[in-house]
Amino acid sequence: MRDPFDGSTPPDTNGLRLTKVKQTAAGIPAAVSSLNHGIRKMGLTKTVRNLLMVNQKEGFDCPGCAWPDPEHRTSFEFCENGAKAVADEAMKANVNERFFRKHSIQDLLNKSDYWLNRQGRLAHPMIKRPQATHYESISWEEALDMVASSIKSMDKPERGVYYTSGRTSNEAAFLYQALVRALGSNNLPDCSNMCHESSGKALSQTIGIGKGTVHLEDFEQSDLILVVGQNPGTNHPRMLTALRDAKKKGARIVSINPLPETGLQRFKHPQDYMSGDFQSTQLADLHIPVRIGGDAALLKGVLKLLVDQQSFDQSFIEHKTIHFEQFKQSLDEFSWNQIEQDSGISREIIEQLAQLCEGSNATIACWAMGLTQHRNGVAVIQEVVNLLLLGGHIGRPGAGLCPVRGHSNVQGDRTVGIWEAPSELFIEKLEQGLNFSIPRKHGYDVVHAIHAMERQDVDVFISMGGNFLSATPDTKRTAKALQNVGLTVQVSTKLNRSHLITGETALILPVLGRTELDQTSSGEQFVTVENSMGVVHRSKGNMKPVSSTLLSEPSLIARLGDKLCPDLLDWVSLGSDYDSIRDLMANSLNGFEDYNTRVRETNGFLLPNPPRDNCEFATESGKAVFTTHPLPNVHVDNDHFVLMTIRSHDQYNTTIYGLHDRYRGVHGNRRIVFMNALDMSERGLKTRDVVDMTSHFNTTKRTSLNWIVVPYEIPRGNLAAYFPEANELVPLDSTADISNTPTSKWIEVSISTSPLLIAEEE
Ligand SMILES: Nc1nc2c(c(=O)[nH]1)N[C@H]1C(S)=C(S)[C@@H](COP(=O)(O)OP(=O)(O)OC[C@H]3O[C@@H](n4cnc5c(=O)[nH]c(N)nc54)[C@H](O)[C@@H]3O)O[C@H]1N2
Ligand SMILES: Nc1nc2c(c(=O)[nH]1)N[C@H]1C(S)=C(S)[C@@H](COP(=O)(O)OP(=O)(O)OC[C@H]3O[C@@H](n4cnc5c(=O)[nH]c(N)nc54)[C@H](O)[C@@H]3O)O[C@H]1N2
Ligand SMILES: [Mo]
Repeated sequence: MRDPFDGSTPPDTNGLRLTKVKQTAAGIPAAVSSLNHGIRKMGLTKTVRNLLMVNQKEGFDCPGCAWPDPEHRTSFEFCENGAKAVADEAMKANVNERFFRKHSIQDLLNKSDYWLNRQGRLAHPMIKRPQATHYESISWEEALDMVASSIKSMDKPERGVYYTSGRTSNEAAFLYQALVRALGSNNLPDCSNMCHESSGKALSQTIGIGKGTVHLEDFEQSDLILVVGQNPGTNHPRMLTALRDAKKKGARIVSINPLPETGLQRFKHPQDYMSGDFQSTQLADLHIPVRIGGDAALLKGVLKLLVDQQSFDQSFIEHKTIHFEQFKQSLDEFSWNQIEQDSGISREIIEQLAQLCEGSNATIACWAMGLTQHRNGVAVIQEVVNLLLLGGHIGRPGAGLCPVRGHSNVQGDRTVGIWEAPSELFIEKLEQGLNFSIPRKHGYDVVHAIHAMERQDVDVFISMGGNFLSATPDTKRTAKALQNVGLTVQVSTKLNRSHLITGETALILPVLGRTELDQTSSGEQFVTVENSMGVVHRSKGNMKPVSSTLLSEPSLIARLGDKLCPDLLDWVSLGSDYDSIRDLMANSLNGFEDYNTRVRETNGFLLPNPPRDNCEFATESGKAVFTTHPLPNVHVDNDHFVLMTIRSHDQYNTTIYGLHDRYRGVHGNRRIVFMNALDMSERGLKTRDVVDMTSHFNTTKRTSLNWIVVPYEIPRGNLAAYFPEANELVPLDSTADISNTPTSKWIEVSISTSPLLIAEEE
């Protein structure tokens, strides 16, 4: 029997419907799907009004993803999943006092994530007192007093942990990190730790900045675009428009992915129908179905070929890079046998890829979680860097590195200080602006925060957005850890499992979302965000807040600051007039001079990016660095599989919008595991058989029950299942070297036929 307090999603194997895998992304079905989501969740008028405001210059930044907006947009750039994110936020505030009286916590734990999200927006601050079975309502004043007094009574500042998810605006994030640092710690774990941390680390070490080096405009000037370990059709739909336009201008596109993701095959822009254009565009010229974790081997193969053929930019290498000779020599260590075996890709195909690279004067490499969430996440991204350095593809129009960020402001949050390991340079500037001293000792990242909770070293945990329990690995272990905390505080918009598995006392503090009007005593406020390509711009909600009780994130933090350290900053002004937060940011952050003026420019402004702007590298040597890495060990026990955890088309991280993974043809159930048909027949498994999965890490095992097998075009020996349901299989200590990111795309598992099924058959 499942213990609901273990945090896992209740397994349910009903309702699965399978349809054909889609060959074309977007098109009319995408338009219909988003209108359906919109109208069902917010009604027709609100749908039209809201969708017209997404990513407009005077509107709000789409809460969907961090892909930038084109400068010359039509009425609105249509995005199915952006529309879903907006509709989801615009739901009625039905999760109110009455809702919590009706539903005990135990009752809610037995519901699915889909059900929890469908109940609507959070309406009122709520408290779960020690041993209580239900949440009850509490006033803002009392709730914030409770948070302040719990923080004040901690023995040491390290006993407080302050998480951030990536929707938080620059203003809220800046104020939040200032408060946490004023309290004396750098305990600022964030969703980045589980996301692009590997990219940040890999890029800082090699090109001197932890960000990408391309503009949106570069896509149209590119000869070759590599899309590695990323599913843009679902997760960055607006990127498909950029790919289509690049394609029309002659770019070649290569997709490197264990799955033939629909968006990378054919794309039909829904807006084109309006102009009578019914043709879809084939995007990828070459799809390389690499085995999970096989990218490093594949890239070594390409690098070897390019170096052997002397196909590199000698002048760039000489003037702009170091360590080329070591790098070149190291390539001899890798045999073609190993490269082909580990990548699962034949030499012929690798040669095709090398040829495309050779023929390109401007190459862009895009990647996302398929590279970052691996043990060798940092190293494999550095192989991508090697590839671009070899051809001199940095600081040149149409070329560059493009880690495609996830959450809409995750990059901005890091820029303004949400970081457990700030650099000395950053701290010095921050001290100048804030005028108080900042602790130097690095704080906890996500995994270390869970360890600290396990050791009972955490008294207060605050979560600025997000769903810590479900987003982090090892759900059962994390659930236990969270239950060791004295007070857990969730600053949220929607109900999720982190409201149900909590510390001894728990608070839910409901806030305004991106789409809503933020009116303070100083008038209507706007906030700012930074997209995936370093453009900082305004975002202003226009919808009436769904409940009059909600606070904005900046004003909530300011009220807390005023209770905790009233003398350090003028919290009252900061909380009501965001221009004063931006003035403080201008004095405290490099590159933010004149912030209030510059963000008021129509398209915002670009943060400095030395590699892109001037081909300059702020590394120790002042040059970009070639790196050499061994290949990762990709062997697993004979009867074991490698499992990756991925997103469906109808979810936003842990928020489940619906039960359709339309492109992959899976409907009505999320508890499925994709498997190669040959692997299935070898094990005597049929479509819809139910299996249990056990993950193996060092000497530990974790089992997750009742997964429905679905045959799919996936390399042999590989499996895929949806996150967050599969998180209970991800071992907490299985993390990437250097970045400490959980290896959510590399989980060694065995499968066994579910006892349930056997019982049914008997
Ligand atoms: N609609 C929607 N949009 C989102 C999100 C969402 O949940 N829903 N989440 C947002 C966030 S926070 C993020 S970080 C991004 C995530 O965006 P993605 O990184 O695209 O998301 P994942 O579903 O994790 O997909 C990873 C892709 O990597 C592939 N992959 C897995 N392992 C490997 C490997 O070893 N090698 C290679 N080459 N490929 C591999 C998978 O097949 C899959 O296509 O999307 C953002 N946008
Ligand atoms: N196994 C596995 N695990 C993963 C991943 C994976 O691919 N596989 N991906 C990882 C990645 S890339 C990421 S980024 C993390 C995501 O981790 P998180 O960012 O922690 O999770 P989300 O699901 O995005 O958070 C959703 C919650 O945020 C709240 N929310 C939404 N909008 C707002 C807002 O405007 N303000 C506030 N205060 N709250 C808001 C809502 O209450 C909602 O329930 O998960 C990681 N976990
Ligand atoms: Mo992410």
